[in-house]
Amino acid sequence: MHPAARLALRSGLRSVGTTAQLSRFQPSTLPRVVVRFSSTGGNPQYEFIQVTEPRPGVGQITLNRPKALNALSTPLITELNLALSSFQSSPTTSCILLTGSEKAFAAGADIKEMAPLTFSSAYTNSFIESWSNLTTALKKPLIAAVSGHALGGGCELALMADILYCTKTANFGQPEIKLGTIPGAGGSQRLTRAVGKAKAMELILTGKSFSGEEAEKWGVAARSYGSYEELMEQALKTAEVIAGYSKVAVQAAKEVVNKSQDLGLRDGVEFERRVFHALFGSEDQKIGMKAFAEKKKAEWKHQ
Ligand code: CO8
Repeated sequence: MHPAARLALRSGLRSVGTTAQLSRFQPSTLPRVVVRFSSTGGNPQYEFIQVTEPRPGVGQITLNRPKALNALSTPLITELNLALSSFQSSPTTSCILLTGSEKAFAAGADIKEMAPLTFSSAYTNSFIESWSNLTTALKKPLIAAVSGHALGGGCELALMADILYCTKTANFGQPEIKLGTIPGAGGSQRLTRAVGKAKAMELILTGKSFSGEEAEKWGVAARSYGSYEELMEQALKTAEVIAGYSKVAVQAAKEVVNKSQDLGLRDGVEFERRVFHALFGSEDQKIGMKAFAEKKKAEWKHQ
């Protein structure tokens, strides 16, 4: 089996494999996912995403379903999970950038795919459960660069990133109420944590959009930019900065910040201290502090 497929299977991404394997795992109501691997065993050939390495240590995933404004279908999410899994296991990737096009980050879950689903098929096939692989299996930092529409599942996908950058004119929103449903990939939880209950209630109950400028003002986005080009340049720059640090320290930093979302303050501070203590066992802590004292650039060993 191709190593990327083996990895994906190990991390619970069961829908990647040969056509025969797929038909066993996938519910018949959902489209088939076929990810082809090159005959030389190289990178998989993706249909709905593009995968590049634009800067040293930086892996980029670009959602690429332009005709449907990057609507998030099961095959697209399967490819996204596979690409994330490959970057997670790649020794040369330290930080990942997730983006769409200038027009759309993603206009939501694929409404045409969801329309015929029944309760029993969604429930028994754990529809969209694999989306959360992104938040649980990925230990490397993920930056979302959002331009254009980030609606419904698209907004939720952006909210799963560790850092969110956007254009000032980006169009965020949770419009599911207009379709007779509700956010299903964490929107009601992550958006509420980001903007507070009053604003989240208003946004989710009315389905009203909010701009990238508002996203920055409300703390959903770390920064917003005047143009798409500036957004991409700054997102890559940030990714490169992060990729230049010790992988051990970066993973620990992501882990402790994420714990703040689950733990009370006292437990969170204790957890942080334990991880901080643990880093005295890393070579990179010695390298970093010695380099500071000698006024040299740290040459990380990532150990
Ligand atoms: N799903 C499927 N197709 C879509 C979607 C979508 N979410 N959004 C756009 N498209 C398609 C359109 O159908 C159209 O296709 P076609 O040319 O074949 O008719 C094409 O993309 C272009 O769209 P428009 O012509 O509508 O483009 P406009 O520029 O006029 O409008 C909008 C852009 C405002 C973004 C509009 O397309 C729109 O409102 N889209 C739907 C937005 C939405 O409601 N998103 C939420 C979906 S529900 C959801 O995400 C639930 C999440 C629950 C958990 C996750 C489950 C997986």
